[in-house]
Amino acid sequence: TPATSPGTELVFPPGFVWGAATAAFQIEGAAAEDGRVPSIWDTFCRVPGAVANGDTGDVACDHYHRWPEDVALMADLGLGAYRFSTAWPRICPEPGTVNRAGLDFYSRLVDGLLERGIEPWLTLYHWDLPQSLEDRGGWASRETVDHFVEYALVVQGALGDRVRRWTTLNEPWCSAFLGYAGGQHAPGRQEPAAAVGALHHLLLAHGRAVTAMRAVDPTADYGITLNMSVFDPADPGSPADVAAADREDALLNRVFAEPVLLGRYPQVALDAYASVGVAPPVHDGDLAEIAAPIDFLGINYYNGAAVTAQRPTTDSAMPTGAPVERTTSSPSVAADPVWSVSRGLPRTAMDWEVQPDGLRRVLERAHTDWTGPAGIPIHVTENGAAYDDDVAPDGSVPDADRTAYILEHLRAVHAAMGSGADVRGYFAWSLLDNFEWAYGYEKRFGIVRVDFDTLERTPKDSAHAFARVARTGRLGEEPRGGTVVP
Ligand code: PNW
Repeated sequence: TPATSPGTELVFPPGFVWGAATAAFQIEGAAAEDGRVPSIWDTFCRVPGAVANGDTGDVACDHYHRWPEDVALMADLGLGAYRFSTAWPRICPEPGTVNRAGLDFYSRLVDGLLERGIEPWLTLYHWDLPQSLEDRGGWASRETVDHFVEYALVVQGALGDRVRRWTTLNEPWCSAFLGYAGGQHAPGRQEPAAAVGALHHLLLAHGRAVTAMRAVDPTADYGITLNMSVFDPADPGSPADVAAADREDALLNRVFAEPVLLGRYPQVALDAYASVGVAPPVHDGDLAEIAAPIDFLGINYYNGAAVTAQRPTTDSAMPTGAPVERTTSSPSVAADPVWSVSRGLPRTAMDWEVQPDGLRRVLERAHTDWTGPAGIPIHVTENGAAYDDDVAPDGSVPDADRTAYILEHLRAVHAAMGSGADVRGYFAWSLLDNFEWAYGYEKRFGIVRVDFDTLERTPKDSAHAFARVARTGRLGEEPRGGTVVP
């Protein structure tokens, strides 16, 4: 249980993991180097109109070449952990093949981190499926499950002597539903049946990979990262709104957490899928495989939303975590639409509501409903915000909004821990401004600014504020606006 010292200073327990996160496709660049083959995102970036400004991952932050500088930056900030992902298309260009040069890159990176005392937290899949596997059906195909397990074992074989923290998948909701139903993400398909197939195959790939890797090394930690959100009924007195909020919760949170931690799909989600004539392609024994024991649950949290079953009269802002019906024309994986309504909360440049208390609720709920009973700790594997940053004449980046966002969410983490949630770490998203998927380089989530002309890195004020908390484990009373009292 975290301590609260006199005054309002919050104290995090010793050993709390402080880190920053990135993902391969968003930062590496070097898209055609050392034997890397195209991923679904390389293809998607070339679809006219798919990505803002026609941006691609060809260069990104050029982390593939500049990683020593990035590791040094993290060391300067005093971060204890770095969450990154390995690029499947660098490592297994084709099923059954291994690209040594691709593995060597991550081996150098891991060594560089360990030399600086930074613990590597490796995610195996952060959305960059090799295009050749998409051509065979992608995540909608059950074959992809075996290919993923094979890839996971290759990475473990090369790095398992040094990497102790393994995450199978990042946000499988995004992979399945943005990729195969909404089409906002690669591979840009709009097929509800494929999306629900992808959901199931991603979960099965997770469970099988955990079991296979644990058989090789029972001493390492294995987990999965899920994006979670809180949905409130716009009108708590309306049974239709209450049902809409419950459906959203089932379709974003429970449909991933329950199979992984409880070994079953939630009926509300299955009913929603059935309403459009689709169902997860479950074979006998799949749910037991999906529910393979894990050592930690990673939770990514950005925002909450108020939802309604009534179509709003005015065009409200885009639903944020809303996985199903959007106010846009994306196809649905449920017959009953759910709309999000504005509560007048402040918003980030993504138009996402800032709702720190939602993080407290997500963590407490995950602990109570899923991880606590099994004694599984939670890590906040992503939290952060996009804002349009200004660069001051002296070159500094006074990102008061992002600073406040991060510190307020750290308070929420601390509050959840105070109520008993077993949270062991927090990773800021993101270390660097980077390729923000369909938004290209327009949206900046970094605590470190990247000038995309020169590729120069500059820690923003938020990096300094976060570093201070990470170094001391203490969070003082900061007025909103982000001035940190040392
Ligand atoms: C996450 N939504 O993506 C990812 O893990 C990161 O790679 C990404 O950069 C970060 O959050 C910021 O977006 C999401 O539409 C993308 O609800 C979209 C959604 C949620 C998370």
